[in-house]
Parts: sequence; structure tokens; C-alpha cells
Amino acid sequence: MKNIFLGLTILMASITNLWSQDPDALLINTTNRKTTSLNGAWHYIVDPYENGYYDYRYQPFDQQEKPSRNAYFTNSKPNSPSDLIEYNFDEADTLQVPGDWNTQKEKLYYYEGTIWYKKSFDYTKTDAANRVFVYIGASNYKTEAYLNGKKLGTHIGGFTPFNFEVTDLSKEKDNFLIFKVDNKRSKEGVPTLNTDWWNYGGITRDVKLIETSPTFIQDYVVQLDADDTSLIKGEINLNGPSEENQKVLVEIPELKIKKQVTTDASGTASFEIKSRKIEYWSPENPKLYQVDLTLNGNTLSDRIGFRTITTKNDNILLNGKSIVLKGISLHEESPISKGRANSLEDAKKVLGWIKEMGGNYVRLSHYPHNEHIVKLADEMGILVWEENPVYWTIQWQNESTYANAENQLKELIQRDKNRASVIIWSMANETPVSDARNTFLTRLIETARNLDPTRLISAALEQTSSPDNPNVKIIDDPMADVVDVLSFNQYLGWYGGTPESCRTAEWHIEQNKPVIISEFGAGAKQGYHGDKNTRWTEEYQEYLYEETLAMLKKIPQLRGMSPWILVDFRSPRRPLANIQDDYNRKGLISEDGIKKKAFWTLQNFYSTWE
Ligand code: GCB
Repeated sequence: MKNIFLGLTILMASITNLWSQDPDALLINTTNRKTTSLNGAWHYIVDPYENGYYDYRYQPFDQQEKPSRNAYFTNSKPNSPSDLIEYNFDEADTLQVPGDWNTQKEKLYYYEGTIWYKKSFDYTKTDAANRVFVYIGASNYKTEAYLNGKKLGTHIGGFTPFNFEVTDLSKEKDNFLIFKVDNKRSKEGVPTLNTDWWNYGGITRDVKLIETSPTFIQDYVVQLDADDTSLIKGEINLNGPSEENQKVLVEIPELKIKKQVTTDASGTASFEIKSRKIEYWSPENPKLYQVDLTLNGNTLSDRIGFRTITTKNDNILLNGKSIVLKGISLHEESPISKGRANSLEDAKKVLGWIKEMGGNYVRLSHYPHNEHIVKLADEMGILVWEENPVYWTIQWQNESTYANAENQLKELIQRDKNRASVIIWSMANETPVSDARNTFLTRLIETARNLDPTRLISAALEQTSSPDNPNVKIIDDPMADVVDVLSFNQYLGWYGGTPESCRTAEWHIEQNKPVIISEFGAGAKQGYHGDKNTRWTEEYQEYLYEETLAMLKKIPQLRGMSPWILVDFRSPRRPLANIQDDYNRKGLISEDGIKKKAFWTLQNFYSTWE
């Protein structure tokens, strides 16, 4: 078994190295596989001292040969009336999965630590020879997983999917799946201790069982060749005992494509198919084709758009034509139920607002968002920036921090590489320049380019003032030379100066690259009105948008923007009573879904910006 990414055969050697050691390699496109949902009520135990994980000498129970029954993952019950067991999942309260714990229980609002989750289930395979996997869309931040008392593995990172094979452990009756989820922040983590968003804990995305044939299609990529736009290229990767010499049928019925391919010794089959009838995916025409991959009578279907995305000098070219990205930034918070978002309804609501604003682009900040929103962006024709949670002051010199950041990036790329809407992988946000940071980000960029040579690379950088003139703004970050698209955040008129300072600011950008302003904004409490120079009023925010937009329009390389931010979002850095109340108020829409005045300022700007 070997994990894949398309394309350039020369890359395959390095890709094999990157992925092949993983015994629980990620399954993609889980919505179109044979699955059984394990969502719903899970019993939970709050464990701030990690009492169910460590013994009283602080040794982990799961490293003992025969774990004590005090280990929560053994799900033990007293054997007799005199037996002492100090926990009982079945009597414990429940949390809904998917969902963060902070917004489900008042007592957990500020909680950062360990919570144990338990779900019991019965499962009968449709065919005894089949294999079974447990798939978790995301749980924040560190997860230890156990089935029927046996350890499945550990996953680090709060925003990307992972799975474990459970074929030999699952039974027809009375399985118990237990996750220890720990969202404590740490200095060496990715993200690290300090962020400007809520550290929602818990199993925040769907959990499911996936049943597959003994040998099955684990991963694939199907996409348009960057140079020859009548060429569809693909690669399929099998997982199982008979990977070699297997025939896979590739069909795109609407294009009358039907091609049989055969796997090599590592279970991989590459193909190229010519078609002169391809309708290209774009925001105006988000055309998706049904793609069917069939192995031994089992079909895995996807809906895939074909497009190219490149840059030339200071232009971003979609299907060879210059575009501007009329966007907005977004955190993954539900405008419907509050807390972490993870439903198609949440995604419909926020992407609907972006359409209403006249937008064609979204920055999914500052970490990978759920798969619903990316798939919906494909359907609705909204271009997407996806981001790795390398934020502010990561431990640049720590090799395990790097490995963690790289792993999260790989999981994201693996999950979303077939989505036409995704055009930019962003490596990081507002990271301070240093040699160690430059090396870290350069390595990350190399990895991203190896895994996916077809998309653009960026990172939200910072800008500085010229030493000779504070009114002159420049980009002197060395990363500017490495990225494909030059992006930076700027807050003139909010964190420095007044909105009026935008009139005298000059932008001297030397790089011959497209520029995206990845953030600008001002806080406003929805419904608070007053003079345009009064902080927190809708009028101040509106004024700042007017002045900022007029200023940015003068940057000749400007090809996109994602102001900060579509909806107010929770952050512990924002305690100002009666104004913030734990919310960053830079949204154009309140957490209750009410638009502020600046929403229409931006809508007005987008209606004429070409
Ligand atoms: C930024 C950060 C973003 C913050 C924002 C703010 O530059 O990238 O995460 O939330 O500023 O509101 O200060």
C-alpha cells in the first residue's frame, strides 16, 4: 500500500517516503463509502487530572501489559458489590458528537483539559471478509483512541481527519469505543499557547465506521493537467492484500470517458485521458462531473471540477484568465447553534452570505475547516484559501513541532486535493520573521509543493513601514520571495492611526506577484451607533472600510482581499464588557446573524471591482 498524489512521476519517490509508513493511512471521500454513523449522544467523564490515563505514580495505564481496571478505556464495572471501580460511563452524562464541549455544558465553557468519551455499538459486516475502520473527522487537540479496551492510536491536531483499522477488534455485539480528548494548549503545539480564537474542545466532527472490501480504493486524485487543458490526469491508490495487477475502471459518464487501468506492484495506477469537451469549473459556472472509480464491482463516486490555477507576473489566472478574489475571512463557528460549526446548514448559511455580498472567495482561517464547507464551495462556485494552523509564535526550532505542522498540512491536502474550489494552501498566519521561522516555513512550502504541484502557495505575512518614511508601507518579509501569492494583514486605522491615516499611506510593493490583502478590519458592536470616530460603533467600522478600500484600490498588484471577518467569533482575548463579551467584534455580521453597516460597504465595493 502506498499513499499517493498525482502527477509528476518524479515526485512519487518523495511522496512514498512521506506517507507510506503510516499503518492507518487516511481514507478519502468518506461520504460516498459504506458508512455507519456513530454521531449522537456519547457518555463523557471530565478528567482534569487525567486520572483515567495515569496511575498514581503517573505512569500511563495504556503502556502497562495488562492495564488496570482503573484505566477508563477498559470501561470496567464492579465485579461484585464489594468491588471498587470509581467511574461508570453508562451512568455519566452525555455530550453530542459532533460538537464542542464548551458550548454544550455551561460548566465546560472555559474548560481546557481531558474529557473521555464512550460510545457502545453493535456492528455486523455485510461480508465477513470485509474490513472496518473508525473515522474521526476531527477532535481537538490530542486524541487517544481505544476499542474494546485496546489502544487504536494517537492523533495530534484539532482540525484534520484520521482513521484506525478495527477489523480484528470489532465484534457483532457490545463494542465500546473510547476516546480521550485533550485540548490543553502547549508551547510546542500547532497552534501554540496564544491565539485569537476559542480553543473549543471535543469531538467536533463526525465519527463513523467505514466498511471496505479486503482490497479497496483508499485514495485517488483526478484533475486537469496544468499545461494541457484537454488532459485529465489521475492516480488511484489501493489498500489491501491484493494491490498489484488490479483492474480499476475510471468513468466520467458525461464526458463519455471509460478507461480501464491496472495497478502496479505498490497498488497504484496512473492514467491520462484526453477530452476536448470539458467544461471548466469557475465561480460563474461551477461545473462538477461525476467521476466513478470501480474496483471488483465496488464503485466509489465523486463530483469533481476541472480547472487550472496559475499566476503570471501580478495576475492570478483561473483557466488562463485573470481574476480578482472578492472575499472575506471566516472562522469555523456556527451561525445557527454557536460553537464549532460542522453541518451543511452552517456552511450554506455562511457561503450564502458571501454570495449575497457579491463575493467569489473565502479564506478559511486559521486552520482546516470541515469538509462540508469545502464541498459546498465546489458546488456554489466559491474559491477557497485553506490554512495550516501555524499561527503567531510557533516553536520554530522544535523538530517535533515541525513534524506536527507538516502532518496537519498533509492530512488537509490529502482530504481536499480533489476540490476544484481550493486554489491556495496557506502555510501560516502573521509569523514573526527570523531565520528559524524562515527555514520552518520554507520546508513546509516544499512539502506542500511536492504533495500538490497544482495549487498556489501563500501565507498571511505582515507589512512594515519604511525606515525613511512611516507613511510608506513595504513588504520586506523574506517569505515574500518564496510564496506564489503575496498576502499580508494590515490594520491601519484600528491598531494604529485612524481610518483617515489611510489617505496618506503609500504602498510600495516591489515584488512582481499578485497581492491579496488577507486581513483588515475594525470592531463594531452590532446595533451600537454613533459618530464615525467613536470606536465600536457600526459607523466607525463602515468608515474604516471606506477609507481602507479606497487606499487598497491604489495598489497596482491587488488581486484579492479577505477582510477580517464575516461573522463575530468567540475569543478569550476579547473581554471588554458590554461590547465584546468574549467576542472578537470585527465581523460584518453579528453572532446572531444581523448585518452591520460595513457589510453593504463591502458589497458595494465588490459590485464594481474588476
Ligand atoms: C490578526 C489575526 C487574527 C486576529 C485579528 C484581530 O491579525 O490574524 O487572527 O483575530 O488580527 O482581530 O486582531
